[in-house]
Amino acid sequence: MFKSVWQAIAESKSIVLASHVNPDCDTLGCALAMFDVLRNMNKEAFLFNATEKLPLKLRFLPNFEYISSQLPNNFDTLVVFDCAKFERTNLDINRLGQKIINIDHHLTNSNFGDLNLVAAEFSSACMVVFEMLKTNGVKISAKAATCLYAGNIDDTGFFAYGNVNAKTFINSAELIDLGANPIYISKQLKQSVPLARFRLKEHVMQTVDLLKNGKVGLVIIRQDDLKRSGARREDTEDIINIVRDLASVELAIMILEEEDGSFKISLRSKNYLDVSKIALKFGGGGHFGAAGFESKITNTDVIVSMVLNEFDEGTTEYEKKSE
Ligand SMILES: [Mn+2]
Repeated sequence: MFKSVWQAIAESKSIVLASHVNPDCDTLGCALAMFDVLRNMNKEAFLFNATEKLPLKLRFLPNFEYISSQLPNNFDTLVVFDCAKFERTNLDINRLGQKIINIDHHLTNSNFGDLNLVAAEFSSACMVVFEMLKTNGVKISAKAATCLYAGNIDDTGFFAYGNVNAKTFINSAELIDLGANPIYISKQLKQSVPLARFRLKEHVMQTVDLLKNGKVGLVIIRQDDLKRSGARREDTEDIINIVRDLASVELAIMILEEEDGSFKISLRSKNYLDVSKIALKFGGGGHFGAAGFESKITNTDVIVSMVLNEFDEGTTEYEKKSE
């Protein structure tokens, strides 16, 4: 698959590189690295992301300024990165006649592409892209290496979770050799917190609810909370991790009210609970330890009890197995 997907991309004349809405460093890292690679091959490449306000924190990624919320009129191939479902691009698959290539590392990926390179054993989509480029002997510039290193280190929580293994470190070392600067990248990602995000953290720390004997941590962030702290939506990214960090917590739940009044539910687990299963059940997706779904149900009590039921089931199943 690493060969045939690359071949399909290399045979294309004009390629759109699409990342998911409310992008993280992994999805943009893939698209930006590929943009650099394809431009260096004198190919026509475009960067598409449907999000109006892109995360300021990621502006340091090379070629960030070329990301557009409009599709070009003519292109023959659409490559989608880090999306478990096609809908994550905010594009309508039925209105596209182009070839779709799906490159991802989500366990729950629906294989929506004409070609699917889905490898859940990789710690990030950026590592899947890196593997593909290496397998095919493609030249990787310092700019592309920066994007791939950044996406991977961010998706693994700085080598703390996901599918981190020896290969993750070996690949990261190779990217440093290719020109990625780990200190610079870490500073951009870690030491760039706006005050508003601090204020939002304060809200989360003060309002966190512990349920099920402390095994479940719950936070609800409403539009009012964002306004009061001055935080942007991107500031909610990863904030759930401080809830999972609590010693007793196995499952952290964050319910975020979106601008349109719908809800985004993020789930994080620590040891045994497969939250991708829960997210999948409610129409979302993700990884074993990190997943999410969207809900039109606006009663947060109902949402919480739905998730808690799944938590109970997963816990019982786990306890049975370990007896
Ligand atoms: Mn990812």
